[in-house]
Amino acid sequence: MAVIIDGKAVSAEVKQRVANEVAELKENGIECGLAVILVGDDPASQVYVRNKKRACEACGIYSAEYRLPADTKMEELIALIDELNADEKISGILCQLPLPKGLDEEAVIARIRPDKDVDAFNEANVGKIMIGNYSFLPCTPAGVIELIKSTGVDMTGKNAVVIGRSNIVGKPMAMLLLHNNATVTICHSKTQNLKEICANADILVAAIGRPNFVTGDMIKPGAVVIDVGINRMDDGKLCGDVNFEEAEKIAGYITPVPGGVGPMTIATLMQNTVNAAKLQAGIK
Ligand code: L34
Repeated sequence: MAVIIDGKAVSAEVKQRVANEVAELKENGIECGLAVILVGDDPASQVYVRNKKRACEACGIYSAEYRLPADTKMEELIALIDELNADEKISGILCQLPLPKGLDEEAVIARIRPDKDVDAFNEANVGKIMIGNYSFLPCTPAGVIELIKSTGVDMTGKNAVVIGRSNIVGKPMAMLLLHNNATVTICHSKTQNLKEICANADILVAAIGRPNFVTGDMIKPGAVVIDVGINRMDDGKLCGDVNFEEAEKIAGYITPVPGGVGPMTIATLMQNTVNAAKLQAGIK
């Protein structure tokens, strides 16, 4: 049976480190602040935004929440971002995705000042990640790396397979695994021989968005299996992209859903907010 990777415990450690750093900065007159914008009333987004606010409170980071109606106009959203870009109390700005139909996500992301872009979604920050010299880690992929490190399994030279090629998870995930010396394969909906490729992975990261997509026969015995998926089922329960019951019999390590990657996304966001405050204060 696989060892279950405790995302809550690892995220608590990260948040404790962040809280210490926040306190230290405060002594030097530097305050950290995060602005979170939520447009519309997507129930999942509401949960995630609430968890982000709680994490800010736990870390001593000032948090400002902006809830806008689903019919918000692009100009209004841009005006709010411009205001936050100029606000000295705000170190980091995050606009929760997905946005309601009719709003241009790319334009919104591009409008956030790069040194306040704590998601690391805008072009300048994506480019820096590619090069390997960055101020902000992409939140979910960086959280996954921390979880892999927590197992003690060395990534160097290992076969790492990422399923999914989104700009938010799959692509930056592959890049961070590469920075950690893994041999990386990115799979997606057009991939041939997906099962065989996955079954050869020492490290398997599932970010597809389909419940129970990864079955037991796709897992190499002893592999590290990281489940990024959070699918809401009709009964209200959360379900990952990995069939947990099958996978835990074969994998060496596995993350649960919930309590795996989700809390780590938030912990990295806290770290990025501190990094942003330092960047703006000219410390780093
Ligand atoms: N701009 N949009 C922006 N930045 C992000 O980093 C995100 N993401 C993803 C969705 N949209 C975003 C998040 O915040 C996913 N995500 C996220 C954040 C927190 C959690 C899950 C996803 C989380 O707290 N998960 C809990 C369970 C929460 C529940 O009960 O639904 C967990 O234990 O996995």
